[in-house]
Amino acid sequence: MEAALAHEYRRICHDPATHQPLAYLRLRQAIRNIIGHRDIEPGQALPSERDLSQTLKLSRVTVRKAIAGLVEEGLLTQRHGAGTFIAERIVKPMSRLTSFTEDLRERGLSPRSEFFERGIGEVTPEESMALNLSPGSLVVRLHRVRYGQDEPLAIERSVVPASVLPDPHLVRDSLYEALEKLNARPRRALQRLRAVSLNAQQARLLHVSVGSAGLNIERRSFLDDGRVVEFTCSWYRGDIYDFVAELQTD
Ligand code: 16G
Repeated sequence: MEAALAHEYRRICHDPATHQPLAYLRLRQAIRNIIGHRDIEPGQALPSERDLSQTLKLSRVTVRKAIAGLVEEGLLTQRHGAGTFIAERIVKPMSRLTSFTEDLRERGLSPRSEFFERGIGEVTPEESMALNLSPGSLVVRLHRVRYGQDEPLAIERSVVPASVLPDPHLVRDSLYEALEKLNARPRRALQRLRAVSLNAQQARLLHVSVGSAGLNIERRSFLDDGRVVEFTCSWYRGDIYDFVAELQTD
């Protein structure tokens, strides 16, 4: 891996098309490329700062600067005392109607939520359209930051008819678990995905820099009888999540 990185770094230095005069930006690009070419796998450690500076004949300040930028972008993670690692991405299948809690547990990560809102109120015009509810109906609103192993991964705003979920405090860790207990777990959903740049508030909550890539996902879920059971708007971190779908010919 160290050899692949050294090779890529030298290639970039000698590539007239690169036009990059700054060594730390060349090194950053070289690390990005070897991650993209899978010369180094997610979870693997990057050689130490000292080893990199010796192999590449760069100052430690330059190496540190190159790494710091990639940590900020989320491509690398640093664990205190253990070193620098290639960040592991979370692969989320799009064809299964699962919950955040289930997705994380499946990967051996412990999910956690921080609630900003967990209340009940009268439906807004936009919510009434999304949930097929008449004006004046009551809805439960949840606004949460969702964590995996203490790292913020997504922000979610969910609205659920109070006729289905009468008390917002029935939701502890998982909305779907609460719905399951009420015999109202969604059976089908429609989802829309859009690429977005995270704004200042979202970036702060998700510990990324303003303008980082995010995925905005709207999900409307239905019960067997066709009633809409949730309208959730999520902002997932683009630097961590891969959404994959299996496609088949007719
Ligand atoms: C997922 C769903 C969201 C659902 C939540 C329930 C996507 C894009 N969104 O995040 O619609 O409300 O799971 O999770 O997958 P919970 O049961 O852990 O609260």
